[in-house]
This record gives sequence, structure tokens and C-alpha cells, in this order.
Amino acid sequence: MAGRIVALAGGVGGARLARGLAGVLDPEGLTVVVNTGDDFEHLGLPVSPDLDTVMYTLAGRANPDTGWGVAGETWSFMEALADLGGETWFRLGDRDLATHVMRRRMLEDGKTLSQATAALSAALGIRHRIVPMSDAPVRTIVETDEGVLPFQDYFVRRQCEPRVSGFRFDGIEAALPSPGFAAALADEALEAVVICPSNPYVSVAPILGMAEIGSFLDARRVPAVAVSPIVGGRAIKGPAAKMMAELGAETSALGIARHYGARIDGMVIDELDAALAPAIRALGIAVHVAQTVMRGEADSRALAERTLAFAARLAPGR
Ligand code: FO1
Repeated sequence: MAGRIVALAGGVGGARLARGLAGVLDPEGLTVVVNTGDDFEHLGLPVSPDLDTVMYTLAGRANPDTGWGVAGETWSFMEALADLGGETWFRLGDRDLATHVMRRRMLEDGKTLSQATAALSAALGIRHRIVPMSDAPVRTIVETDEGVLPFQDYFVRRQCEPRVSGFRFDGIEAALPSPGFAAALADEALEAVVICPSNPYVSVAPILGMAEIGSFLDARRVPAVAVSPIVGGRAIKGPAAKMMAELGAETSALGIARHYGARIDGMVIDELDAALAPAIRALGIAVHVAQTVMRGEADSRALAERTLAFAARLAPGR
């Protein structure tokens, strides 16, 4: 498939497939649209964790152990902050800090988040387009048995321990897709929308939750394909499986297929889950079975190639 692809991403799994897509598509052939529901202001700085994870991953600078943050990071700032009695529950590395300071400067100068992201991506040597889902603030709020928690409080401060009962995306009603996202969807040459193996509730739902995106997918003229973030009943990384169980969904690729339902035409599931293919097909969703765990760049590229070839065989909408 040589045409244009929109990839929806958030978190480490999304970033890894985005890197694979960037490895097999020309810069003009790919727009990576990134969740901003995890964004927050911390220590006076605007932190966009998913945008940064995607940027660092495409730049080949991501920390291979955590998936987020920068490889070879040092922590002098955090140590000095701790000495002063500052907040250390959310760790900003010395190198990562520069990204947030630059973003602060650009936003204060009146640039949009899209413009700031384009400038940071260019500075990191990234040639493919990475765009925030929206330039308007959208904030994920997690509803739990301990009350409502801002996303990073739930995710990092509380280590996803509270039991989840639902999610809210503050600001979503007013949020429009970013100019780069809107342009990519409107492009006559668009060939497919790929939903990366990101958490469906907190990474993908904010993107699909914007009214214009929901309507686009409902009336889509190109196939939409999701790659399952659940393999063998577990999330490769992060709390997706825990959230599914707490919300009463089946913790499997079938549960993911039911979640996306009529919004997708096809799903890529792992070889471990091949037995679920008939049940997913019974939902009217085509299935491609592949090795989906991305341990390195070669895995990411291989999964990207197979996902694109699968999407090219599908007809949009049902
Ligand atoms: N995740 C953690 O578990 N602990 C941290 O201290 C932490 C710091 C951090 C700093 C910058 C950044 O871009 C991401 C960071 N993350 C951290 C990851 C992040 O909170 C989550 O992975 C995403 O929001 C979920 O996709």
C-alpha cells in the first residue's frame, strides 16, 4: 500500500507500531495522530506524554526499558527537586525536561500544540507527520471506587490501583480535530485508518470521542483496522486488561473487537489468539493473525507491513 495512512496512537504500543509504519511508508504517506487526553501541567510545564513517547520512539531516542522518556536519561533535576522537598511522584528526566521547557516557550509565544509538536519533531530529525488529536485541551478523568482522578494521578501516582468504573474526557465536546488530523482524513489519497495497539479506553477513546472523528468513522470511505493491544488475555504493557476486567468486558482480543464494533472493518490479532478469529469474524470484522508483540524495530516494521497489506484487502464500512 503506497497511499496515505492515518494511524491513531497513544502510549508505548501505539508508538512502536507508528515507528514500524514510519519505517515502511514515505513521510508524506503517514500521519500519526496522538492522544492528548493524558496531557497535564506539571511543575509549571505542559507535559504531553503520548506525543513525546511517539516523538522519542520515531526519533530512535526512546528509553527501551520504560518505553516513555529518553534513552540514557539522567535525573539530576529530580534529585535536586527532592532535596528541596518538591513533588517527585512524576519523574521528569533532565533531557526530557528540555522538551517541556521548549513546548512551554512555544505555547507562550502563541503557537498551537500542533505547531509546537511539528517544531519539536523537526528538531529531533523526524520526517513523518506527528500531530496531536486536537489543539484544544482534552483531559482524561478516571472514575474509580476512590472517586474521580485526573489521569496521571490514577496512572502514575496511584499506579492504576483504584478500581475503574468509567472515564470522562473533559473538553471533548468543544475539541475539534487538529488541522493536520482533519487534513489527513480529508485527503483524497487516504487509504486506511489504523488504530494502533494502544489502550482503547484511555488512548484511543479520546481520539474517537471527538464528534467529527466519530462521524468520519461511521461514514468512512476507507477501511479502518485495529491491532489488538491484548495478547493471550493480557496487555503487552499498561492497564488495559485490568480496566477491561473492572468494566466487565472480556479480557481478550474478542473483547477489543466488541469494543470497537462497527467502527472497524478488520482486526489484527496475535498468533496466540488465533482461536478467537471465528468469534471476531462473526461480529462482521475481518481478522488477520500475525505476530503482534513488538520487541524491536524489525518486529514493528513486520507488523506494519502485514497490517497495511491486510487493510488493502478490505472494503470500508458495513
Ligand atoms: N510513567 C510513570 O509510570 N512514571 C513516571 O514518573 C512517568 C513520567 C513521565 C514523564 C514524561 C512522559 O512523557 C511520560 C512519563 N510517564 C511516566 C509515562 C506516562 O505517564 C504514561 O505512560 C502515559 O501517559 C500513558 O500512555
